[in-house]
Amino acid sequence: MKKHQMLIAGKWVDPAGGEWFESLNPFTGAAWALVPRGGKEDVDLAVAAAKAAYEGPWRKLTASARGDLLRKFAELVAAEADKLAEIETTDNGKLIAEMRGQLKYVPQWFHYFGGLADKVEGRVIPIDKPGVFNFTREEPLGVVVAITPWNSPLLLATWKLAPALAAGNTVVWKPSEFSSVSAFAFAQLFERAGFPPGVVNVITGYGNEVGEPLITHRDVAKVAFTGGDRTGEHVYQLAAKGIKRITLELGGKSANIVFDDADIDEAVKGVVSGIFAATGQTCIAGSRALIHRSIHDKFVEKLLALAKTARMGNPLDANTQVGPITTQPQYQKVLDYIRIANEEGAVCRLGGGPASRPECGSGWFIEPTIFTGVKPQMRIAQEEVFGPVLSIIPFDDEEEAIRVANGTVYGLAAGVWTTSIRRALMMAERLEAGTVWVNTYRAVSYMSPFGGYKRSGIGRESGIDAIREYLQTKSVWIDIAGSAPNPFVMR
Ligand code: TXE
Repeated sequence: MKKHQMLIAGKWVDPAGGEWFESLNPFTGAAWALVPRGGKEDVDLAVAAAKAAYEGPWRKLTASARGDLLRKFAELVAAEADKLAEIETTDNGKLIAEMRGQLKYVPQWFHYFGGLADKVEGRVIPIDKPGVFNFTREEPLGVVVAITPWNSPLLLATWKLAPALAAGNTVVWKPSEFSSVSAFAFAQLFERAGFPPGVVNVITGYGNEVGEPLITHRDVAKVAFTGGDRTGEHVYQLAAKGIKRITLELGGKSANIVFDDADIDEAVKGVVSGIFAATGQTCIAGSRALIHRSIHDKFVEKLLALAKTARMGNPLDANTQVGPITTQPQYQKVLDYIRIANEEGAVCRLGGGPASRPECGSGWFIEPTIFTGVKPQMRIAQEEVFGPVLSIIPFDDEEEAIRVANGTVYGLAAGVWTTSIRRALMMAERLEAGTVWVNTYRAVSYMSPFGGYKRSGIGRESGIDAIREYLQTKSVWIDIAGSAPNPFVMR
């Protein structure tokens, strides 16, 4: 079993406390790597390294040179994509087909933000006062902390690292304790691309032991976090104490809304892809299907027929369609929600428990599960399960669909299935969600802003909006009149 090290100031180092923990393969349940258990001492070293790099070599590079490095990095990732995908699948159990797809996308973000690095411009403000010249500079923040989850480890880290580095910040990255191994291989590529030491540091460990001292460290300017909303709330509170800037991406309870004028077969595929494609372990899971009552029964029959065909098994097999749950606590959480849904009176139409198929080995598998008869206020319709569990809620008209779709504390995404342009545009306007897909689902791009309304988060990742999350504006005033104004009066 490989004993990994952390990257601090360009050196691969053991944790100060001299402890490691096991990373488990969710398909076999067996330990396959040893991950350093970082602590406060490592945090102090990593932040000091990031600060020194920010004030030293990184700041001295031109924006174009930063962009070149990001693009070089993109090429190295592209060359290593299959290897990185295999590490991710072994560590977090997500399908190899999905992880290969994600790793093919990752370079796009580094190319895009590499291209954006030298297009960050200030403005000249035509100030309405005589004798002054005013302009703005867009400046980096300093040391950025990236805290990432286990479901899409490298893609979600990329969404933070690419814009943060393009804007001229340095980074300390803490991956999830459940899926740290790909971070080590990824970080080596920053070295190979020629990033100065300390620009990207990786320290691993638990949220309370590494995450908290990172967030509260006085030399950290910003925290970029993806994870659960309860943890996100805590992270927000800690960051608030130091008046740190923050972006939070906190998951959701997204509605996939199917109207009676939709292409039903396409909508069935869309609902399946929304909830079962990533074993439901995605922030944008379409975990509530809102189905127009007139097509409800027909839709459910077709949905059950398609969901039943899902091939479960080894996530490293390219033909597998539903893999294991990534972590044992998450496995337990999903089973708890299935029990809660049954107790609440929802009707289980498919699955409803652990999968004991031979192809599932000893992994943490749960059968694709579908509940009908779900009422909007049930916990199964309000709370994020983060597993292959779909709640189906019937509706009678547009107003009811909007009310139910918007009737949770979350607002990350929504899907609308309709052939009416009027309905599509009206729904896009009235849904309280950071992303609305019409007649498609689970599409993302480096070009398009992504983030949550309401409790799903703060700030945007991807697209031009994302780089602004890592910049601050300075206003510069220059006297061009040459005569001192009255010092006792505000100019
Ligand atoms: O996430 P956590 P968990 C949701 C999903 C899931 C639930 C719990 O519903 O069931 O969250 O998953 C770090 N200070 N999502 O427990 O705790 C932690 O080490 C600083 C949705 O795995 O949010 C990891 O690096 N950091 C989500 C990261 O936070 C702390 C994706 C995420 O872990 C910390 C994952 C602390 N006190 C889960 N405690 C999405 N938005 O897609 C933990 N961390």
